[in-house]
Amino acid sequence: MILPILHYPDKRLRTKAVAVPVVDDAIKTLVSDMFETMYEAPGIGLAATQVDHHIRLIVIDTSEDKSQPLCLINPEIIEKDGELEWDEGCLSVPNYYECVTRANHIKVKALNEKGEEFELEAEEILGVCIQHEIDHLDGILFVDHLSKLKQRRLLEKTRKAQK
Ligand code: GNR
Ligand code: NI
Repeated sequence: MILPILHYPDKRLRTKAVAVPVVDDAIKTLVSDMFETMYEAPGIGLAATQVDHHIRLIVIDTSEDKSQPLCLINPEIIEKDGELEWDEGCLSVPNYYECVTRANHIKVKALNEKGEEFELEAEEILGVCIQHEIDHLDGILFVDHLSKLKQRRLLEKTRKAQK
């Protein structure tokens, strides 16, 4: 099932998500719906926050042929180093792209869709995407990392587009 995606400046995107206590059938259904929604959008990642479910769950696939689905439940960054700049976009901020500085290399710990713990090292687009998605779970959008001037211009542009 395709789920509706919340759009900036919707206040619900500011909700801090809570940990998933158990990976049950309801969570598995949500994971499946989130993959379908992400692929259909299309996007390379989606956080539960964006579909108005305020639990710590993200799905990602940075491959070109939808061949590397990745589900991270209760993800935690346990190591990060270096810096890189990446031109980011967001399904919750349509038609807007800006460069954001992130950690260059991260190590994350999470549960998969079967509830098993795993660790993953990531850099470049995958590392950027994981950091972008974990931000969503904390109510943070990539635009929060931009200058106040850019944020004001974006709000103005968003208001005009909604008229
Ligand atoms: O589809 C997406 N592309 C993207 C490009 C650069 C940096 C981050 C992203 S994530 C985004 C999908 C999305 O909004 N996930 O929350
Ligand atoms: Ni996003």
